[in-house]
Amino acid sequence: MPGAKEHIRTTCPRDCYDACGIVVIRRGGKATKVLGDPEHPVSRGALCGKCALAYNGVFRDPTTRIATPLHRVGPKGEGSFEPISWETALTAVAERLTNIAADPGPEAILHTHYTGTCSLIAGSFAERFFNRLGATEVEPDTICNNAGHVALGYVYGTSTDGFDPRTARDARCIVVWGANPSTSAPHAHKHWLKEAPGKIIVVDPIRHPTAAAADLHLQPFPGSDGALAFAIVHVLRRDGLINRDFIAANVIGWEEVEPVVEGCDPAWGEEVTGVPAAVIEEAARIYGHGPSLLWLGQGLQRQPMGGNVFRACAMLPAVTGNLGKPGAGFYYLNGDARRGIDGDYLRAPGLRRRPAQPISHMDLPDRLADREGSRALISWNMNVAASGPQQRRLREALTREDLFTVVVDLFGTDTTDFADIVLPAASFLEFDDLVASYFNLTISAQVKASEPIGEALPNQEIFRRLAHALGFTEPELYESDPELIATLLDQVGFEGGFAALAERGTVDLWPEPVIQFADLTFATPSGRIEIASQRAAEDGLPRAPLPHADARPSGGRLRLLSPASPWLMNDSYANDARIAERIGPASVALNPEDAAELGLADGQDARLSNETGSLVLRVMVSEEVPPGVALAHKGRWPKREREGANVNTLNPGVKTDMGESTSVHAVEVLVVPTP
Ligand SMILES: Nc1nc2c(c(=O)[nH]1)N[C@H]1C(S)=C(S)[C@@H](COP(=O)(O)OP(=O)(O)OC[C@H]3O[C@@H](n4cnc5c(=O)[nH]c(N)nc54)[C@H](O)[C@@H]3O)O[C@H]1N2
Ligand SMILES: Nc1nc2c(c(=O)[nH]1)N[C@H]1C(S)=C(S)[C@@H](COP(=O)(O)OP(=O)(O)OC[C@H]3O[C@@H](n4cnc5c(=O)[nH]c(N)nc54)[C@H](O)[C@@H]3O)O[C@H]1N2
Ligand code: SF4
Ligand SMILES: [Mo]
Repeated sequence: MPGAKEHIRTTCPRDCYDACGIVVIRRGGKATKVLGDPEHPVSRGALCGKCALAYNGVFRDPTTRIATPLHRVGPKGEGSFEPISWETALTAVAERLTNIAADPGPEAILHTHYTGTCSLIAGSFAERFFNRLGATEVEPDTICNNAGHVALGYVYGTSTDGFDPRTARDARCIVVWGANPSTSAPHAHKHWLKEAPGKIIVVDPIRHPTAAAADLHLQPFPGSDGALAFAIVHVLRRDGLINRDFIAANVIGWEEVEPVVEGCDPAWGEEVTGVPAAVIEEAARIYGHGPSLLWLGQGLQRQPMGGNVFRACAMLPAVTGNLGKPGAGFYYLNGDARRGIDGDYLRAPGLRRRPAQPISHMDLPDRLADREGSRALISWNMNVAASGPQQRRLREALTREDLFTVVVDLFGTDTTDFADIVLPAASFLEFDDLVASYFNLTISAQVKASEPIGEALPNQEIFRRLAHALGFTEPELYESDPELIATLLDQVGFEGGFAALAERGTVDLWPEPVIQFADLTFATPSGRIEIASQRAAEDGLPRAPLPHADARPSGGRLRLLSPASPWLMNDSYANDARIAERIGPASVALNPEDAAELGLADGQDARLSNETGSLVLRVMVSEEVPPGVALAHKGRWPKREREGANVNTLNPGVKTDMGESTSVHAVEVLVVPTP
C-alpha cells in the first residue's frame, strides 16, 4: 500500500476495566491495522481477542457502519431505512422535540444511554443537551451497577473511590468477589492478578478461568453472598481477627451486627450458601491476616438483595481494619471524580429548568407502553432492545407509531430498527477524546487515527448540532472538543496539553500507589464507616445488613446467570463475522448432574422458559457451572438469533432492594429438551 507508515497511539474506550493502549498503523492517512501498544502497562502489546477482531473488522467496515442519517421507510422493527441529509434529519428531530416539549412537556421525551463508549466527552457531553431540554433520563446505572453504588454510599459515603490496583504489591490477599476478570478485565486477569504476590481468593458460583487459577475458590449459590459474608465475619470474630481498636475509632454499628454474627457459624454458612465450612474458615483466615484487598464485582450485586449483599461484604474491610494503609481496601469502581474530574462540568445539570425525575431501566417497558408518559425516545450509546429487561414487552412498546424514536449508533442494531431517525456516530478511532480507566488511576488519550466513515459524527458534535437546530443558546451546549479536553486535563492536573498526552498514551496520575481512605474520614453523615445506617433506615431499609441468602429455586427451576461473554462487549460485536463464527450458536451451560436429570446431552437444544418468556439455546454440559445454575452469556443480538430474542427475553426486570437496579442474575427458568 502506498504512503508513509505512521503509528498513532490511542486508547480503547469500551466499558472495560482495562482501558488498553492501542497502536493504529496508518498508511497514506488511512488506518490499516489496530494493535495493542507494546509500551502500555496494561495491554503490553495485545488487545483482548474480541477487540483485536472487531477493531480490524466491523468497526472499520464501511459496508456495515451506518454512513449517513437515515429515516424509516418500513414498519417499526423491520429496519428499512433510506439515507437523508444531516440537515433534513436535524430539522425533523428538532421539530418533533420542540412540539413535544411545548405540549405535553419535555418530560415525555425519554433518553436512554450508557457506555457504548466510555470516553469522557463522547460518553457524557450529550447530557448537557438533555438537561437543557428537560428530558426524562432513564437512570443509566440501573441497567448495570446501581445497587452496589447505593449500598456502598450508605456504608462508606462513596462507591467510586476504590483501592489503587498498584497497591497489590503490598497485599497478602486479594479477594475477587462476584467479578470475572478472565472475561471482563482480561489483562487484569493475565497480568495484575498473576503478578500479585498475595493469595487470590475468588467467590463466584461459576468456576471461570480466574476462579480456577485462584488459590481458593468459594462457590456459593447465587444470591447467598450476604450470608457468606456473615459466616466469614463470624470466623474472624471467633479467631480474634477483628480489629477492635480500628472499629472503636472508625466504625459505627458493629455492636448492632455482632450478636447476629455470633449466630452465623461456618456450619450454618455451609448450609445456606453451599460453601463447605472448612473453605469458609480458610478464606476468613487468609483475609483476616491481611493486609487484604477486596474487589466487589458488578455481577455480585445483580441480585434482588444485591444492596444487602454489598453492605454485608463491605463489613469485611471495616471490621478487620483493612483500610487506610498499603495493600488494604476495597474496590468497586474508580470514578472520574477520584481524579479531580468535575462531573457537573461535563454534564451541566444546572441547565435543567425543572428538577430531574429519572426512571429506572426496570420501568422503561411500562413507561414506553404508556402513551401519556412517553412521546419520544432518544437512545444513544446503548442498544436497549438487546440489553434491557422484559425484552418482548419493550420491543412491543417500541413499535408504537406515535413514539418518535431517534437512535444514535455506529451500527444497525435491534434498537435502530425501531427508530424513525437514525444518526450515524463516529467510532473512537475517528476523533480525539480522553479515557479515564475505572480500574487504574490513569488518564489516557483517545486520538483520531482516521476520518469518520461516511458522514458519521462524534456524539458530542451530533448533540451540538441538535442544540442548534432546537434554537438553544447556552454556551455550554457548544463548547468545542479542544476546549473540553483542555479543561479536563487541567482538572486532572496533567500539564503539557493533549499533544503531550497523545504522545505518551496513558499516564499514571500519581507516582506512587494512592492509599484508599488515607485520612480515615468518610463522606457519611457520621464521618465514620456506617455498618448500621440511619440514612438507610430513613429510606425504608434495614439499619444494618442481614445474613440473607435467597431461597433456592423450586419446582425444578434453575437459576440463570447471564454475565459477560469473553467474545462480546455487552451488546457490541455480535455483528462481526469472525466473532459470530467463533461464538457459534447461543448456548446454555449446565452442570452434568442437571443435564443428566433433565435428559439433556451436550449439543442438544433445550427450551428455557418462565413467566416472562421462552428461548431455545444449545446445551453445553460443563463442570464450570454448579448444580442448580444455568449459564447463558449476555450480548447476542436478538435479530440475529433464531427466535428473534436473546436471554433478556427471560428477564422480568425485578428491581434490587436498593437503587431500583437490575437483578438479572436472579432469573429462574425451567429447562426442557426441545422435541
Ligand atoms: N441478561 C443480561 N443483560 C444485561 C447484563 C447482564 O449481565 N445480563 N448486563 C447489563 C449491563 S452491565 C450493561 S452495562 C448493559 C449494556 O448494554 P448496552 O449499553 O446496550 O450495550 P453496549 O454494547 O455497551 O453499547 C450499546 C451500543 O453503543 C454503540 N456505540 C459504541 N460506540 C458508540 C459511540 O461512540 N456513539 C454511539 N452513539 N454509540 C456507540 C454500540 O455500537 C452499541 O450498539 O447491558 C445490561 N444487560
Ligand atoms: N468481555 C467482556 N467484558 C466486559 C463486558 C462484556 O460484556 N464482555 N461488560 C463490561 C461491563 S458493562 C461490566 S458491568 C463488567 C462486568 O464485569 P463483572 O464485574 O466481572 O460482572 P459480570 O460479568 O456481570 O459477572 C461476574 C461474575 O459474577 C458472578 N455472579 C453472578 N451472581 C452472583 C452471586 O450471586 N454471587 C457471586 N459471588 N457471584 C455472582 C457471575 O457468575 C460472573 O462470573 O464487565 C465489563 N467487561
Ligand atoms: S475491551 Fe478491554 S481488554 Fe479489550 S481492548 Fe478494550 S480495554 Fe482492552
Ligand atoms: Mo455494565
